Amino acid sequence: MSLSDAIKREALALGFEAVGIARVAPAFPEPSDLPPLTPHPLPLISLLSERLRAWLDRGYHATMAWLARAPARRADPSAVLPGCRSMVCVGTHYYTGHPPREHPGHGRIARYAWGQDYHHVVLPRLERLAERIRALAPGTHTRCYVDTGPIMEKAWAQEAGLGWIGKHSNLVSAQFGSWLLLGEVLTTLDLEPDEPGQDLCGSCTLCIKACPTAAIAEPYLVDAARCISYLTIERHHPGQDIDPEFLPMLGNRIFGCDDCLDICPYNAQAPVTQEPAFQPSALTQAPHLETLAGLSASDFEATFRRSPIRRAGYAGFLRNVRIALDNLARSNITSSS
Ligand code: B12
Ligand code: SF4
Ligand code: SF4
Repeated sequence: MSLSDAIKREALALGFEAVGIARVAPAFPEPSDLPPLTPHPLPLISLLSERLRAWLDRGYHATMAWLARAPARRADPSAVLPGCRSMVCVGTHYYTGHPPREHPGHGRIARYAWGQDYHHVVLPRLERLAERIRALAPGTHTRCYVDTGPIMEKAWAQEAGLGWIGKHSNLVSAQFGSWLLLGEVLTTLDLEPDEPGQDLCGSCTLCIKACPTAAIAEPYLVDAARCISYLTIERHHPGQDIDPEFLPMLGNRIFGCDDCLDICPYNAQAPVTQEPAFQPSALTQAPHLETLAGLSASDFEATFRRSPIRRAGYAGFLRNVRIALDNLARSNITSSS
């Protein structure tokens, strides 16, 4: 068995549902290389660097200033792990099969936040994988990330063959739909790369049409400033109000948004995960708005201690709940008049 196959077997044995390997080639050929005679597709790192710069230039990162910090480093894994030659990309499936229970008076929380914080589930698993890689190939250097570092995870996952970047800009897997959380082990090993995933979106535009705020500015490009996920999760610092234009569009969404994912035909056959950490509680599957509006800061901390919802902060989350209650009141007035 090749080293690459042995590493993939370890990843599956650790509980990752999807695994593939991407080669991390330098953005520019070594100075000693002859320049190519004919135009050729840009190496992935250069492509990512250009797309990231264009995205930032348009201001699509909104107030997420950390995305604009050192963009060249974000596009180039060897700036993060010197000598990085390969990336072992993994996917963790989180679709539980439960429908959201949207009774009147209840809010909606994005599926990835129904259970425990996935960082706590995936990162220890990734660290075990890195240990096993180092045991299989002593002297190798590794570095692990799951949404925790300057890596453009979706593009590398596509490069490693886990799926393709859909028009909503998330990675879609023909097997698991959009419900894969991504992580990776960077390594100095030269591993056998997998074939990159092929784009299977075709002429479909369902996700673009489903977006309540027209945040998918063009296929494969999301303007975070308009995305409900950004508005309800990231925009929570003092003085960061939500523009009134968006308030009615938020509807009952109080943390994140799945509309562009839910509509994707590749999710119709998505298998169901049994991972206990991702199963919903009554509170996350059918969050009662009035109950949430009455939470004190310490109730919030205790309730969401191990949940991704903590990221919105008490003030941000309560603001979202109040917007949903206002939207509910407005819709009650409209339906009774
Ligand atoms: C910042 C961020 C956000 C921001 C911005 C979203 C965005 N689209 O960039 C906000 C807060 C809005 C957000 C929302 C969500 N996020 Co988020 N987010 C990230 C984060 C931290 C960085 C993404 C990034 O670099 N954006 C910058 C832009 C430039 O990059 P980009 O979207 O990747 O787009 C570029 C590529 O798609 C590329 N591209 C397009 N086509 C092609 C084709 C090829 C061949 C190549 C090479 C490149 C390429 O060009 C685009 C720019 O022009 C990643 C984790 C990570 N480190 O990667 C998680 C991550 C993308 N998020 C994730 C999730 C789950 C979500 C939500 C679904 C959560 C929710 N339910 O509310 C939503 C989905 C919204 C959406 N439609 O994108 C997952 C996605 C998993 C997956 N299967 O793809 C990630 C990977 C976290 C993780 N480790 O699992 N997120
Ligand atoms: S997460 Fe919601 S708001 Fe953001 S792009 Fe998708 S559908 Fe639009
Ligand atoms: S909804 Fe259609 S366009 Fe969007 S990601 Fe899925 S297949 Fe692609």
